[in-house]
Amino acid sequence: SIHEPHSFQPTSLSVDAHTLQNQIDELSSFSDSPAPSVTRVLYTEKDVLARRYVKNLMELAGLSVREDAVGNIFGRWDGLEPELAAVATGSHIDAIPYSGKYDGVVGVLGAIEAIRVLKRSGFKPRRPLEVISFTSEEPTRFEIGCLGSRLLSGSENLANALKTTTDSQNVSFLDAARSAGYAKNENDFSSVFLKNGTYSAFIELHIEQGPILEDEGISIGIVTAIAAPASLKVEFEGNGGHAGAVLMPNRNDAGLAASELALAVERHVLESGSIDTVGTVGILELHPGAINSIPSKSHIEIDTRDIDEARRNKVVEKIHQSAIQITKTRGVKLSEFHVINQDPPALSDEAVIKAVETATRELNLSSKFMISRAYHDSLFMARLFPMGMIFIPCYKGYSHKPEEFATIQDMSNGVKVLALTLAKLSSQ
Ligand code: HGY
Ligand code: MN
Ligand code: MN
Ligand code: MN
Repeated sequence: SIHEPHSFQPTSLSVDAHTLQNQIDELSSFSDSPAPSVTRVLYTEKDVLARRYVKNLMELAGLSVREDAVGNIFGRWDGLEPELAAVATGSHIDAIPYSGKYDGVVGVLGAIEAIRVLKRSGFKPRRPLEVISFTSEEPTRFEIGCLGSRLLSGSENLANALKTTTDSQNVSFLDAARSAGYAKNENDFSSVFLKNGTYSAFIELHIEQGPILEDEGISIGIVTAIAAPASLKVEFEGNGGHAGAVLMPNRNDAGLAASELALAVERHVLESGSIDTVGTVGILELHPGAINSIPSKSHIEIDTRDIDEARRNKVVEKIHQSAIQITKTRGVKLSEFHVINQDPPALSDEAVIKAVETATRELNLSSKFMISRAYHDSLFMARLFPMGMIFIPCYKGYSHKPEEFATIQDMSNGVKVLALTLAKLSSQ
């Protein structure tokens, strides 16, 4: 039975949305790129300032704060029965280069506000509630997405890889983590793994990063599944040489090999037969990068996703075949074909979906079931715990760019649905 105190009227929940907006604006000032863009990369000085800001807000909300070896930040509100498994919520505060100020942030600052909403309403949770700010959801610095949540979900090979991995400036993960005050006496990251049953449910509030809710005038998205992401790193090598002196028949241009592979990615995705298959070449670097020098090396990174894992894996396989084919037709060397990650999709938990749906109804908010084409920390939390996600509309679906925007009203709706869902899940 849900023994919420009698005074608990869903429609009485009041969100301090202006304070939330101010916090979002303040947090966005910790950035390595000029406003309105945000760039906040793992363990940089701006990331450390943002972490300090979030920890302070957690403490001001009466949460007890702790961090693990890689800097996942946990803010805990002990319930009436503190030994019970907590209900957790959270998202990320890192931001890819030149992106916006809402991706991830709404699910961290909004979650802290949801706790304050519940406290202001006099609600007392039976189960503890925890707000999590996950370390490095974005793949920016160490090339792997969801580093913090992937580790929390028990990824052995990530725990091992982190001992030796370095970033593009050859700074090791260990040194970077230590410069930010983490991984002190660690280099065994299995200490980060969460035990089964740590949480009774995990729920994430996030902007949709797509146009559907805004187009259809719907207030809340109830996520039923998260698409399966895969990322690849490919390098070609050729002889390079003088752009004027080497005649075309004598060339094995690594840059053209990469360009041909990029177009092959698009072709293999489009021939998958489904609109749900996507592929992107977001990084394409040529060496030496001089106008009059034939590229002797090319480095390309590929992101391909689908809600159907087998269909997505077929695209990865075809990309590999094309890379090999290109070495034959262009006489270049395939010096690297590395699958960085090839993750399965995640399904939301029925009971959590139900709790969100009931909350939207009690708050008289329109809602729609939908899949998430972007990945989130929820993709990994779903490996251990019943998961759910709450989407709010964002301007034209824009994300990963400075024009990213969510209205105060939509954020307030999202925080209310989160607060009510947390109340329900923590009373069960
Ligand atoms: O790429 C993604 O889906 C996420 O926003 N990092
Ligand atoms: Mn993102
Ligand atoms: Mn995000
Ligand atoms: Mn994401």
